[in-house]
This record gives sequence, structure tokens and C-alpha cells, in this order.
Amino acid sequence: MRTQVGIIGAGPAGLTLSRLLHQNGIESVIVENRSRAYIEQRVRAGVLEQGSMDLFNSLGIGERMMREGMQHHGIELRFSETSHRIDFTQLTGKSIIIYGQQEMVKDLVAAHLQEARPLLFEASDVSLDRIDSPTPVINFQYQGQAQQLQCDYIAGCDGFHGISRQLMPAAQVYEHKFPFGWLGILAEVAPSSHELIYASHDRGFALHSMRSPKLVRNYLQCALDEDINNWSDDRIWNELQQRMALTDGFRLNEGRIIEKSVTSMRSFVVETMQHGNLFLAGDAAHIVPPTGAKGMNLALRDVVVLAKVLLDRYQSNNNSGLRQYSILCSRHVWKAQYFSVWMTSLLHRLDAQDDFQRKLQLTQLRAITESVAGSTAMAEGYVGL
Ligand code: RFL
Ligand code: PHB
Repeated sequence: MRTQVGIIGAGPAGLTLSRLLHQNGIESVIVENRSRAYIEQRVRAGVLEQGSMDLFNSLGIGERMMREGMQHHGIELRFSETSHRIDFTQLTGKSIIIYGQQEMVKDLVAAHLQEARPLLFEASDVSLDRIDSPTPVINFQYQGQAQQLQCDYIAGCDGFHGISRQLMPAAQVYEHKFPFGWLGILAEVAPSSHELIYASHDRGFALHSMRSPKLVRNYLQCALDEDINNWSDDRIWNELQQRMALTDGFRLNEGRIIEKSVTSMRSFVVETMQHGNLFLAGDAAHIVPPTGAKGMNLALRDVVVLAKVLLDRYQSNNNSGLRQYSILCSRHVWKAQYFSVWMTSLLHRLDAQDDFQRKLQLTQLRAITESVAGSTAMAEGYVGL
């Protein structure tokens, strides 16, 4: 098999890159090691920046997103049992849209297969070879047979646990692990608010998000090594109610919990994002803590840059963009990293014993919500300006 761009991974980065390339007449093949059902059901991101929404619309796959997605014009910050709204549209002219990552993945896969473009699910033993040469290859097993895919370029879009990043010989890694995790639930109940609620409480952070008018996604800051078996449904709702409490007696709507999981929180950046003819994009190259809702949006920014530099190469035989790819991404990568770490440090209980730090955190939250300049800085970061 031969193609122009071999793509490893059918997550948001790989699928979107393939579509961007296709729109510009560049061929690609996606090699994914999981099944279609698995990637379409994995519950992950929920918030798309307006720029990501515009991208999907421009790629002709935004129809269901515009119909079923929920456009939000701000978020609510909660602390000291009071509520404060950050109005994105008023402060920045932008909004966000709530649309599950797996729904976006379903739309991308459906469009891809409808156009009969190659997307190989359940490929095993995926490995890369000759990435330093003009003819890099992807080796894998597919439907019981050994396959070799020859490419001009390879895009490593295989997420944080993929294989591509291991092939960066001179990679410098920047990493920070947070000493807590997130316990996330999906529950069958109507949202309790029109917008997301980010709560900073003495007991820890909590987030109220949603997926549809009948499905909510809530998160609780928890211990890093939290055992999910210690969290009965009652305990989860009780903890959420305490962290979300307002002086007016606000109660979150409770419902049947259909999914529970614990996620660790980390920041990770690899530089450079390229070696030879291998280019990393998305979570394969960087992870941000989820508090700023940036990970998938950031993955999309990478592939927009990658598609552009590949287009320059194929249309004008201009290699300079390809050589600069990692540098071109560095600015948006660190900006998203900075915002995500800032939101995380602002809203989480960093040390349950440290009341001095907590007082400073609450003072910063007041400074942000009581000042137009402070609220604008948060709004600009959140909408991705
Ligand atoms: P993905 O989605 O991990 O996709 C990588 C794909 O590569 C496949 N793969 C392989 N294929 C072939 N061979 C191999 N050896 C392979 N190894 C792996 C995998 O099966 C998979 O299909 O990476 P991508 O495309 O870079 O996308 C990144 C996003 O998934 C991620 O950044 C977001 O989910 C992060 N995130 C959020 N991002 C947002 O923009 N907004 C949010 O609201 C948001 N909320 C979140 C989040 C992530 C969370 N978790 C679970 C970490 C909330 C949470 C809780
Ligand atoms: C989500 O809906 O899953 C979500 C929303 C906002 C975040 C992280 C996750 O910051």
C-alpha cells in the first residue's frame, strides 16, 4: 500500500487532519488500533471553542453539531456559596459549543467512510520504520495479514499512550503532575443550569457540565489514587451538592449514574514535535489538565497547521513550513498549557491543610470576578483567543 500521508490514530486529530488534507486533494490512510465502536463510545471532551466549531462547519461536517450542540455564551464561577457569571460574548464577542467528542468522532468517521476513504480499524502491532528517509513506512497487522504502508509523511495522531512519540530521539519533555485527579460521572438527568458551573470549594473543585437536555457530565476533584469503588452514587451526589451549594439553597438535579471514571491530571509537552518525516499532533505531543477544556481544541490547532504546511509542500513544493512545524505550534501549545494550568491552580484545593493559600485563591477569584479586566482575561483564554 502507498499513500501521501499515513496517519496513526482515528481520534479528533487524525480524523480532522485526514479531512483537511482530502479537501485539498492530498491522499491519506488512517491506521487505528481500536474498533470503530470503541472510539465512537469513549466519553471525553465536551467543550468546543468557536474556532473549532467554525472548523467543523468549514469541513462540511457540522450539521448535527449545529442541531444538537448547545451554544453557551459564558460560564458560571462559584465560590464562597456565591455565583459569578463570566459573559464570554459580552467580553470577547465569542461563544463555545457543548458537543461530545465522541459525537464529533462519529460525524468524522461517517463522512470519511461515506467517501470510501481508507480508515483501517483494529490494526495491531503498529510500528514505524525509516522515518528519517524519504520513504517512511507504517507496518501493522490487518485482518490477519502483515501490511506495509509506504508514505511520504507520517502524522503521529495516536494520543498520549501511542507509539509515535517514542520515536523522537532528541525529544525534550516538559512535565508536571498534579497531586489530585478528577472523578467524572455521566448521569441521566436534566442539567441544573444553562451553562457550565466551575466551583471552587474548601472541600475541593467540582464541575457541572452536560451533554444534552437529558444527560449531565459532572466532575469532582478527588485523590490521585482514588478507588472508584469507594464512591457510591449517594456519596457522589452528596459531595457534588456540598461543593455546588449556594446561600439560596440551590440543589443539583440528581439522576441515574451511567458511567463513572477517575482521570489523572497532568501537563506534558514534548519538543520538538517532528523528526525526519514524522510529525506529532494532538495528545501524542501534549497533554493539558482538563480544567480549561482545551485538549481537543489544541489538537485541532495542531492539525490545521500540519495540513497547511503539507499543502505548501505539495502545492508549491515549499518545504520551509514543514521544517518549522514544531516552532509554528509551540506558541499555541504553551498558551493552552498556561491557561489550563492557571485555571487548575485557581479552582482546585491544592493543599487541604494550607489555609493561607486558600485565602489567596479566594482573593484572586474575587479580583477576577469583580473586575472587567480580570473577567476578560479569563474569557479570552477560555474561548481560545
Ligand atoms: P486521542 O483522542 O487520544 O486519539 C488517539 C487515537 O489513536 C489511537 N491509537 C493508536 N492507533 C494505532 N496504533 C497505535 N499504536 C495507537 N495508539 C493509540 C487511539 O485508539 C485513539 O483512537 O487523541 P487526539 O486525537 O490527539 O485528541 C485529543 C483529545 O482526545 C483530548 O485532548 C481531549 O479529550 C481532552 N479533553 C478535553 N478537550 C477539550 O478540548 N475540551 C474538553 O472539554 C475536554 N474535556 C478532555 C476532557 C479529556 C478528558 N480525559 C478523559 C483525559 C475531559 C476529560 C475527563
Ligand atoms: C466536559 O463536559 O466533559 C468538560 C467540560 C469542561 C471542562 C472539562 C470537561 O473543563
